[in-house]
Amino acid sequence: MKRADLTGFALDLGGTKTAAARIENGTVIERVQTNTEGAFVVERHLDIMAELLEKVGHTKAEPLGVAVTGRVTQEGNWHSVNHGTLTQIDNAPLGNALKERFGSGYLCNDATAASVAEFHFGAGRQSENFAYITVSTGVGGGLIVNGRPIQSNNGLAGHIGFISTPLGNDLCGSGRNGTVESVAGGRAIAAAAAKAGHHEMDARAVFAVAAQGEGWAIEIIDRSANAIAILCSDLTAMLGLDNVALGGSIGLAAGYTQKVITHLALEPALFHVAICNAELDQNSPLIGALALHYMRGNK
Ligand code: ADP
Ligand code: BMX
Repeated sequence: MKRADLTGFALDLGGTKTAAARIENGTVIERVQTNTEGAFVVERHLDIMAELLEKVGHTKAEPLGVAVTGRVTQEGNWHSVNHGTLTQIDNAPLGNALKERFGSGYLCNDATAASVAEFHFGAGRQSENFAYITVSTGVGGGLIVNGRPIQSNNGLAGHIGFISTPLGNDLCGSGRNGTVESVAGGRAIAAAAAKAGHHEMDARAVFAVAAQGEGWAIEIIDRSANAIAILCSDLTAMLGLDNVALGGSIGLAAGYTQKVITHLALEPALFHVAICNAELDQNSPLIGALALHYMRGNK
């Protein structure tokens, strides 16, 4: 698949924001976004998707890739895994609804889509075994092994945010205790700030005060980066990774990747792996979803 062959539209519904893009020859030429409402039912999300697609000039049956937070089953049914992020999404028939409403639409997990884009056109280009990790509202992953994305019928494969971490103590919205996501993701960072007495701060605000030297905020971000470093070593032990790319607004925030690299250096050398930022920046899920639309024959 050549990047220059990608022309069409894409949606990226994350836990915090929903974006739509018009893509020409593999480049995002127009992009709009709005906040994601975590309590919306699937029909309301579809209305928002339709509004955004209209803004970027989509008309029915044009090529469309759709990346969403949550797991997508082989039948195209959508479920949240962290029920605190999307409270109403459980077995929602989004795959069929996309085809009815927009005339086409390949549906997949957001991090899976991003991993495909980075593997073919970005930070994973030179790799065989590659992981894309998004540190965003939650922590998501797309794993490529021997050049192929790992996917499963239940859509759970790659959900590395729900692996447990030695740094975790809190109950995660998935029902598991002490997950990576419950330590490192944006919702976890905001919850840790509230626990430290700093209410009503989102992760972006915690990063802003950390940059001004606030010790409590620096500590919370450091713990997040440490959990991601341990996760990278675990994944390297499991998959023999060539390299890892970090994405999401936290993964791409200034200084974050360097903190992960610093923590990783404390692991034994065998479990080290090269870590960098996603090269397609915030557009990896959009470009990857459209690429999958073409690669999987508009299923
Ligand atoms: P989504 O999860 O919808 O894909 P993002 O990748 O933007 O969206 O991740 C959202 C999380 O990133 C939120 O917790 C938000 O507070 C945090 N965030 C947004 N911008 C920044 C920033 N510049 N620095 C650090 N954190 C950020
Ligand atoms: C969560 C999970 C993943 C997703 C990841 C990143 C839900 C709703 N989402 O681990 O499916 O890939 O977050 O998503 O269970 P984001 O919303 O942080 O971009």
